[in-house]
Amino acid sequence: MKTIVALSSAPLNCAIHTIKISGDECYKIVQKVTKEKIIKEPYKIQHVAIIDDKKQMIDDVLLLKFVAPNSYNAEDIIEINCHGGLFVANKIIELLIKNGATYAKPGEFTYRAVINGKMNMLQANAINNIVKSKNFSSLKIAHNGLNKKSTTKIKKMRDEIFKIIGNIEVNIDYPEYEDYKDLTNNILLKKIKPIKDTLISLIKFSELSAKIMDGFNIAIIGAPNAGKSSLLNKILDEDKAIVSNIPGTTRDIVEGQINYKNITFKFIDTAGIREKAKYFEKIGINKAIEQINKADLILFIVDKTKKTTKKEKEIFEIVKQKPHIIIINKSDLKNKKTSFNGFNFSCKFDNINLILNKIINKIHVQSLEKTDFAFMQTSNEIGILKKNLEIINNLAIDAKKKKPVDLLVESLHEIYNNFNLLLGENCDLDFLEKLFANFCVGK
Ligand SMILES: Nc1nc2c(ncn2[C@@H]2O[C@H](COP(=O)(O)OP(=O)(O)OP(=O)(O)O)[C@@H](O)[C@H]2O)c(=O)[nH]1
Ligand SMILES: [Mg+2]
Repeated sequence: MKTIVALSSAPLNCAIHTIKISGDECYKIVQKVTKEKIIKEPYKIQHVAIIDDKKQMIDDVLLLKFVAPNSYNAEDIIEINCHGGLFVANKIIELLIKNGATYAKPGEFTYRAVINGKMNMLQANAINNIVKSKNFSSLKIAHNGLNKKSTTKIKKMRDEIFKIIGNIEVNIDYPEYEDYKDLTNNILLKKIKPIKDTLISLIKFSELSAKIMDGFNIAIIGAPNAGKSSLLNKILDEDKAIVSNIPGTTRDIVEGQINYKNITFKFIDTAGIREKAKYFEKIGINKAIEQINKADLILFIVDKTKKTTKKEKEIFEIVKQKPHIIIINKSDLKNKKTSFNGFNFSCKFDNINLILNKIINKIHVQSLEKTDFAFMQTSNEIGILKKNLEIINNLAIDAKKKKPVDLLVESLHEIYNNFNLLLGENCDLDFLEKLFANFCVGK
């Protein structure tokens, strides 16, 4: 495999840059750009001068050395700490490439860690999420991914599927082999039930943790003049959206992000929804309805002093299909005319934390923060879990219909391969050989 190099720090002018070079030739290549003798020794720091082919001094640097297999990805690695000018860092990288290194693709150092068996895909994704963490909760979740809990859960399900396949294939190929009883539809159903349950809970917690990683989208929806923009401004603690007593002030989407109790929330203020709207306002209303579909949670804002309109009721029919909180705004005013009931609030006088805490309770994140659940961290992984749940559900339907189990093996293989995909393990090569070894049939 080629020796790769990349800038590991951000491409800016800063105090210090870190350049990473990894692969068999790494010590040889670094030797070519300095006069000092590069000693191959693990976890040691060496101070050298980087010099180009015209003997021009580029920079005075520190090398942090790792020796295979005791490094991040089991290859020889040198981290070069140079001065933080981007020009300097780029010059050193150019020089290393001239002397045999290749510029790394995104994630290539970690990719090598996976194929060299230093970590599996789940752990690699967790590392990626540590880098991308926006708040303490998402960092905690990402660290959780590094422990073996998720890996153990996936491996356990995969091995169970493996045993089921083995049993069925032995029944087909070696009917005389009595150690393996026929795996009937009923036994199959019993065996896949715990896998299905594990998948359901994994998907649930994975979706919640993915939200904590990415942030929750909260749409503020309601009739014109209800106080949506006032609420957004109060949440953000700035005058972001225009507030006025003229209905139809907000025409477009206004967004703002906050971190509250270590969770990232993106709030989206929208145009007030009403029947009689023209041109731009109409476009704004369509955008608001779009946001209802996209949001993780909806704050449905109602003006306490206004009679409920047909349109408000109509919109609430859509809103109520999603997680939502009804906020009866302007509760500082006396006359209640709205027919909605909900959380009484005044944008003018109440503390915004009342609303933020209500949101936190609604999304049940506390449970996830406190416990070290197993869960997947990326939408790709969650997609694979969902795919496996779908196949298992169909399998259960077929088994109940008494479809012969040998016709169900293909679906079981698909589930098995998907679990391997999650772990980044290739299953095709020695699959059959492993299967027979496991069952000791050749004896
Ligand atoms: N008394 C009182 N007035 C409020 C409260 N919240 C908002 N208002 C007033 O209600 C009017 C409308 O507020 P906005 O925040 O612009 O309402 P909106 O829902 O964004 O309206 P559109 O953008 O037109 O859809 C403004 O005059 C606000 O000052 C409240 O809690 N109490
Ligand atoms: Mg507004």
